[in-house]
Amino acid sequence: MLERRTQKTKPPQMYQVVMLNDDYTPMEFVVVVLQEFFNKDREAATQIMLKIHLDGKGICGVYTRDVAATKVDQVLDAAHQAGHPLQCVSEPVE
Ligand code: TYC
Repeated sequence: MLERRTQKTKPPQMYQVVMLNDDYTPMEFVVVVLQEFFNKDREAATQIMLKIHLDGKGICGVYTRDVAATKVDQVLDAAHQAGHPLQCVSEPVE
């Protein structure tokens, strides 16, 4: 019976994409990146950017491993192309 079947699949390990502060990347660039790659509206993007600026780092979103890795690549590519030292990493949640 469907409702008595043992659950065989566990939910995937999730990864948070953490963005790091630096002294050179413009605030506006970070806000645009958060809107473009993390689907934040301007208000939420600005709040996350300011949190990173003040605390040194902040969580941009939580995703499965491959999606998180893609987000990190997109951010690093965009930052490199624009000549900014913006860094971000993906790390397992918990
Ligand atoms: N600290 C940067 C500045 O004052 C802004 C900044 C915010 C940079 C967040 C990176 O992840 C970052 N221009």
